Amino acid sequence: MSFQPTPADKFSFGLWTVGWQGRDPFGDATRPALDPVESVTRLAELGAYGVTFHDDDLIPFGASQSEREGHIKRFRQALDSTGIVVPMVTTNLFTHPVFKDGAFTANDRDVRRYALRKTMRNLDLAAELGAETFVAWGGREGAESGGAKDVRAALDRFKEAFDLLAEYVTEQGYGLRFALEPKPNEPRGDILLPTVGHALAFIERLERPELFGVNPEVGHEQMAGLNFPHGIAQALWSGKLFHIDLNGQNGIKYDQDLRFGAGDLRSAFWLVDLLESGGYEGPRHFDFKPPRTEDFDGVWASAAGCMRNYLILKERAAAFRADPAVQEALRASRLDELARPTLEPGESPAALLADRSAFEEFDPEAAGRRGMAFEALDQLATDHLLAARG
Ligand code: XLS
Ligand code: MN
Ligand code: MN
Repeated sequence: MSFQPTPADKFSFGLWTVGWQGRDPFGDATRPALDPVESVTRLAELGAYGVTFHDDDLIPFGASQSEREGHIKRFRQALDSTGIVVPMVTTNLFTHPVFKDGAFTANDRDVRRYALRKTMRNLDLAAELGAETFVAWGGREGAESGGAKDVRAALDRFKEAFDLLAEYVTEQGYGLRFALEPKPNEPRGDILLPTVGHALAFIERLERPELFGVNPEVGHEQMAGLNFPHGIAQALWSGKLFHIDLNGQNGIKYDQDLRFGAGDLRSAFWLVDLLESGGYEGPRHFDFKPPRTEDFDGVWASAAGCMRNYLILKERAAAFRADPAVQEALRASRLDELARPTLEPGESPAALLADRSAFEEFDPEAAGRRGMAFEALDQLATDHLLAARG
């Protein structure tokens, strides 16, 4: 196995990932700025198929119209010469001080109107570049103190913003869908729509829910102590996994954005197993930060590692599923029974009440003594993950 990525693997990277200069709350940049054209070229050489960006990653905030056009033109030329596509675009609504109290849910109405205009301009660019997904991460939509934000009013404003943006893309005939990206905290003390579950519930309150899905990020759910593959499974089950941010995280702490496969490797194994079998056909998008200890050789090694780890896990998950011992262990754990509806077709409450075997004759003591055989199954997964088998 070479684990050499090709465009068919649909690996994509944000310009802000390999381009991260290593600035953190305690330290200055450790790397110079990276030209987006260089990023596109290097990512293509490594085997990626797509790049994504925030408006300000490509066009510095405050650039004039002619400067803006120049940046877009150079970028387009790099796309054309490498064959790299832009599957997703997103808006920076968090870096400039104007967004310190949020964008779509800022207390200041003029800031909210400005945020909408910045986003609409970026929707035009996303459509122009052929993107299909528009990510919305509300990093500054939140608060540090209870009285500072009326959360119900803020959710009204959030809904108002997304309804307006959905109306705009519909009117313009853009083939774009929105993917909301949850995160529990950082940079705000607490962020609105903190988890996949919160976002899924919010989407159902919007005027055009069919245009909205989620863009869950591995580390963000793990920062909240949640099981990432479970959240992804629910998003898939809801038909809402529009995009995904793959990276690594070590438990409940600051957003580490490690390369994919670092952090919780066991969770990454189950995630790849699920993505490869669960009908997800979108980009495998890496939102990671090469640690600030690295020079550019380390940056590209880190990017290559994200893709290599995905392909290794894909191969390991396939070996796990193909192993007859695993199939037998899955039957012993009664996964086939879970897949079977609890009721007979058309069975009514009265029919269930009339079924004596379901209650009167059922022996809960005997059922309580049955083992589930999950440990043997999980050890087989460990064996496959560690390549100790097959
Ligand atoms: C930050 C987010 C951000 C989004 C896009 O934590 O992950 O990078 O993915 O704005
Ligand atoms: Mn992150
Ligand atoms: Mn992200």
